[in-house]
Amino acid sequence: MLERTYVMVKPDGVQRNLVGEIITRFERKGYRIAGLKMLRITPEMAEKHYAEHVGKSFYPGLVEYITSGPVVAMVLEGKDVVAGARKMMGATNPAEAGPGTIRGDFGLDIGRNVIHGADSVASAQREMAIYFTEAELLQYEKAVEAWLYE
Ligand code: DAT
Ligand code: MG
Repeated sequence: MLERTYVMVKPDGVQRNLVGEIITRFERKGYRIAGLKMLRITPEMAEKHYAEHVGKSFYPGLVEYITSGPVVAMVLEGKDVVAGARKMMGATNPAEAGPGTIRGDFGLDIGRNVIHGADSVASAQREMAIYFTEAELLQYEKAVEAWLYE
């Protein structure tokens, strides 16, 4: 099914010069970038984004980390992109993420796991609304799509 998902290179990914590498992986897979921006997450945005984790032991460290520097936020589109992008990211803990995945290839610590990706269509919609207005999400087609989709 054609879906949209929310993906974000976290502050460690930006600091470690992984932005291009990560975007390239999604582009080469065949996903279309519908929206893209760099921003610094405020504590208020972090609380919205990670509402499900408020009160957990790792929550204060998570907010400190995610607000510690710029992130690169994007909306990707494509067939089954929500699950597909999560697969490309790998397990939450880089120590358990397989080789070939973004977290498996570039991370060591669960608290520095390089990338975020929405875990469901509903989460994707909720998260996209935190970071993008509808006008910032572009609708267009690429000629290569005839070679990506049967
Ligand atoms: P994911 O980012 O794979 O969706 P999540 O939603 O369970 O994982 O958690 C959000 C982030 O919080 C995760 O990317 C890293 C951090 N985190 C999760 N569980 C943690 C833990 N047990 N210890 C430290 N950080 C944790
Ligand atoms: Mg999550």
